[in-house]
Amino acid sequence: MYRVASIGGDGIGPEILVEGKKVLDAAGEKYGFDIEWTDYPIGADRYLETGTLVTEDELKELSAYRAIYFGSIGDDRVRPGVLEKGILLALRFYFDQYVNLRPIKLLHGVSTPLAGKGPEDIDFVVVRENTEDFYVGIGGRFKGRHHADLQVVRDLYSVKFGLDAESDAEEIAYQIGVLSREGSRRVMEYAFDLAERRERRVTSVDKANVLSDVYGLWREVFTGVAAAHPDVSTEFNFVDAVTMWFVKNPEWFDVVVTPNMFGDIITDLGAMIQGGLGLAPGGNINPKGTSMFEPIHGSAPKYKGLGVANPIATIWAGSLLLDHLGEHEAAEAVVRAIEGTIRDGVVTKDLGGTARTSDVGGHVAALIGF
Ligand code: NAD
Ligand code: IPM
Ligand code: K
Ligand code: MN
Repeated sequence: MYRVASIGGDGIGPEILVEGKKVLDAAGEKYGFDIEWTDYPIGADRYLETGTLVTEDELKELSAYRAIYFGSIGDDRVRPGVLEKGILLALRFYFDQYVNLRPIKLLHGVSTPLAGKGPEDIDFVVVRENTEDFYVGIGGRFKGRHHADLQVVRDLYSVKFGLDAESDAEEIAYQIGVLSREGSRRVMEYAFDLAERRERRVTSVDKANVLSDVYGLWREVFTGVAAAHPDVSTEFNFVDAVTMWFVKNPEWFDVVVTPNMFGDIITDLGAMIQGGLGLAPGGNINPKGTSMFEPIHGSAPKYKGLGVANPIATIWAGSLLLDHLGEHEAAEAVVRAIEGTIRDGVVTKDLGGTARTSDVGGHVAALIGF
């Protein structure tokens, strides 16, 4: 028996998570395990009612789980950033889920916008660092340069606009990206271990030509980790160029490892080449702690409650969850059942079909193990 925590969250989150749980329960029935779900009412509704994001008690309780199944967070009634930082990033950081695993794989039967490319061309994994970079939350907004709490920022701007530094008309903001040797090393080790079980190629994506302090450190660490894995071939790509290569030559990639913010951006592009955000799963992994599995898309508020959202990304994230728990056969069966469902044409509007969210979940569940 596995105990798994579930957090539906906002927008389409709860609807798609129901389908994911349906499929994982079906997989358990077929492959001989039970999942005991405990749902946590974390999200915009509770925040608007009570002002609570995540409590200390909840964090402690959630630490007892190896896996959390997560929908999505984000709501138009709340100022952008409050829920995203106060819930989603709070969980990723609290549990030190330093690996954000995002497979980019074109399933059979799905069409990609990339002309001439098929499932054999689009099959790689982005390993996104998940706890550092511009996500560390250090920054500030200041009216009147002299109020800025960082001397270098004051110096930089003291001549730039020739305004009175005390004037409230002068307003600046900054946000700091922080990388550490250990934070970079551990996620790269994960990427190389993964590559050793795949095609033994790792691409580092950064912007060391400009942001040479942070990403210079990143490159130096990468070179060291690469030297310890001589059986894996490596390459550096700049992030701007990699967006072109993802589109032009996706078959080049096997494992891509990248700092947090670039990882966020290039995985939405990755999602699109694998057929859309409705198909892209992710895992926030701490190999020794509490991990969390979710679709990489957000709460798509315009679809909330309409029963039209595609649950496949979430169901596939459930497959990553099963894999994480060691249920490899069941995990593979879930992906096969997703492919079967697509083959049967039981797909939502984003994939050109007319099926409803629950039809898709039900169909995948029924196909498990066949
Ligand atoms: P989004 O991913 O929610 O949606 C972008 C668009 O993609 C949607 O409008 C829709 O057309 C499509 N889409 C996404 N998921 C889909 C699905 N399952 N089925 C069909 N179509 C789907 O991104 P956004 O609109 O930029 O953000 C909405 C909210 O979600 C914001 O509050 C944002 O902060 C939040 N967000 C949360 C997460 C997360 O929980 N991990 C991720 C990204 C964005
Ligand atoms: C994602 C999202 C999040 C991120 C936001 C909502 C904090 O875009 O999961 O990709 O930037 O990581
Ligand atoms: K999500
Ligand atoms: Mn994102």
